[in-house]
Amino acid sequence: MALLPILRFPDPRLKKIASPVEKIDDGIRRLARDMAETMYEAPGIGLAATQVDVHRQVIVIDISEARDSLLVLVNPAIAARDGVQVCEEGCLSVPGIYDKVERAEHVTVRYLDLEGEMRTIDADGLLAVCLQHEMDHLQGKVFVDHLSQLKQTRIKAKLAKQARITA
Ligand code: K1U
Ligand code: ZN
Repeated sequence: MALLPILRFPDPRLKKIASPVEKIDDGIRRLARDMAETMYEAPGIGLAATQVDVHRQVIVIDISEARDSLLVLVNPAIAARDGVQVCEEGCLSVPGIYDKVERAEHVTVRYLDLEGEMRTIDADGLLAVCLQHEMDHLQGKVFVDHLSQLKQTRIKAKLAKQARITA
């Protein structure tokens, strides 16, 4: 297993659109294992392959308190959505920044598991938010893209200052 470096916003590689996985092989299974290890170590409740500079449609999620309920979703697609919720979000690629984002309250997501079986998950609350946040990453979108231009400018300035301090 390996810990993978996480890209930091506004790295342009976070804007890349991930390609669908055509064959679930040992390389994809290793990627999912390494992403899970990276997410648990961060710590985070989700991670998209885009964030570790791999532009394939793979996400990992674990919103459980015990950290024992790993979900690996390959080629996830939203089949249905309804309602609206506003939730405070963070992102491992945008450290130290949290803000409210409007998302669907309920989503139905179809995906492949690591055995290549088609599965469906019905989610609401934090799981629905996390699924939408990670699926946005696969489309090259970071949660700050949902915020106003003014907030985005302030966030970029804050992160640039943090980077100068830690350099
Ligand atoms: O995509 C990511 O960078 C992961 C991100 C997922 C997420 C958080 C909040 C709302 C939507 C999506 C994170 O995990 S940020 C860290 C975090 O929220 C957290 C970390 C440890 C324990 C509990 C939460
Ligand atoms: Zn994120």
